[in-house]
Amino acid sequence: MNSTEIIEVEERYGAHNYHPLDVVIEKAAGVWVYDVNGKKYLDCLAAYSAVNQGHCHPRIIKALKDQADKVTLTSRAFRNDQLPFLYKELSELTGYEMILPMNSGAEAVETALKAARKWGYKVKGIPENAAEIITCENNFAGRTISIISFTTVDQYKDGFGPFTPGFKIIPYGDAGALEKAITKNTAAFLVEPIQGEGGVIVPPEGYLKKAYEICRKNNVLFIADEIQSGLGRSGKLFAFEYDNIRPDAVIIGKALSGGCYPVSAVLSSKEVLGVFNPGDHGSTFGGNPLGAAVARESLKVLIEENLVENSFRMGEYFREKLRGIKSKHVKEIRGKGLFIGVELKPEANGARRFCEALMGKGILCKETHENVIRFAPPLVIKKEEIDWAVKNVEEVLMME
Ligand code: IF1
Repeated sequence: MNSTEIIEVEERYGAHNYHPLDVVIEKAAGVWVYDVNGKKYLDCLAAYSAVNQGHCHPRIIKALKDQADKVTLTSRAFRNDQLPFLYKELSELTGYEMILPMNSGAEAVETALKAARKWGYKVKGIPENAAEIITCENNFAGRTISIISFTTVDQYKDGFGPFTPGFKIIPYGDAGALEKAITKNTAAFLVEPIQGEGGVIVPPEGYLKKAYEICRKNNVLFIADEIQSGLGRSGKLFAFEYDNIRPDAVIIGKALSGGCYPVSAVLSSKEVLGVFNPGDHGSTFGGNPLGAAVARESLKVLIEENLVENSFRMGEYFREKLRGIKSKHVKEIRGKGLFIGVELKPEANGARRFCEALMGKGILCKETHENVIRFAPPLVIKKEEIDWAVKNVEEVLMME
């Protein structure tokens, strides 16, 4: 079947909760994906930073296959020989002493919200059911009803009410707004160190540090959602490192498994994650041995192949080359590491048409918030691949 026929099948049976580009991918390796007609594309989305290690990384695929031949799922009613070592290796890599494993990013965010509330009641002494959690405008933290309860994107909540109470929303990047929003019942501040879906928004210099200090002063948990910005994407292991802070909890997902299996986790302390007693929280697949084996190898690949450093260097190079393009459409080029956003002027009539033109040139990107083209390739990308990409990006950005 050709791609048109395959798309017809998808449109016939699938719910229309996405509007994907009409590229039908059959296989992938490294930074490249191949459609059913054999056409090759440079993947500049990396599945929203879930494929930082590159598509189908041989070491991660081997770990998946080897473990799949042994045991895939035990449930947490029993123990397995992979999860303890994922905990240990994550703790040694990040310095966090306690970990709670889940599957999707949203589940890890929900876990962090529950931990923050319970910590608020049991440790901080907030009156029961009065806990408040502060989040930022233009956040994206997942699609569950509690998480969309604090989204500022109307479409994400349209038709899904009633919503979960207990959330306050403040402008991103404004530490003063955080100070003003905190009350004696505030349990936590949840923030993306770089807002991904918000349009690759890098906060003002020192914002995270100021916000962190305000949280410290008010005994409020600082929780970093690093599901997209983490694990090398920003040119550091975690984007919060640019401000030299140590969040009370860090939420990770996506590239934790190299895009080979849903694995997410909350990294924190005994004081915070210790509020969970047996039976309080969990999930059927959370902490399963297959995901744990894949995540262990994915972390090893990230570190042993120096992908964080490559993200930093190649990100600097990519942004510098993009800044060399003199297109009348470009308003701003921003980002850190290989987390890059090219914001277009309103008169460019939106980023979608540029993404479609880039697809024609063999580059896959995704627009975000109408006017931003996100460039976030796997962290294994090489200089010559960036050179090739920029030549094609320039041709597209010079179009009318
Ligand atoms: C979709 C967006 C990106 C995330 C951050 C938590 C989650 C995500 C910072 C939840 C997930 C994904 C979800 C996916 C598309 C993608 C996305 F466009 F939706 F907003 F990346 F920007 N925190 N982001 O970025 O993790 O439950 O998805 O594993 O829903 O369309 P998840």
